[in-house]
Amino acid sequence: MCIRDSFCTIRLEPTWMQMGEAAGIAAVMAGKSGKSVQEVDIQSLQDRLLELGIPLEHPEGPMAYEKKHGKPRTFAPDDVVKEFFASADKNGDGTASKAEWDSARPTWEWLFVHIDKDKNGQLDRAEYKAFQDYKKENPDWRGTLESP
Ligand SMILES: [Ca+2]
Ligand SMILES: [Ca+2]
Repeated sequence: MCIRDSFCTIRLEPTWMQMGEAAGIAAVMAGKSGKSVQEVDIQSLQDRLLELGIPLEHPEGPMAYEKKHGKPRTFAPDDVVKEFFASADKNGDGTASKAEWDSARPTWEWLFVHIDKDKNGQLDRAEYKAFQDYKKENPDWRGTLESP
């Protein structure tokens, strides 16, 4: 995830509300212990946040994966493509239609036409893989694609 993606996520209300709540809880823990906020026990803070129902990561994030599988997640180069189609291809035809894309990647509707190189209204694995390669080679891919 790049900095821009991080800021896109942080600007969402649930995220910054939970960040504020986490900061407040950390401040209370620091106050009660007489320590600085930087010295708050991170495990105790995380445990308290989880008790309150505040997620510490995406449900399919690295901590959840490690808890479920007992080992850290590693990515082979084609895993990103596999994972995308596993979640996005709802009708199982091996491609992602515009509707499937929009459902899997809300707020990224505009990007579909850039990935669908043959303009057939379906994303196939080669197109999605080519897009992943393009992103790796072009750190400013978003700015470049969004420009008219
Ligand atoms: Ca499909
Ligand atoms: Ca296509």
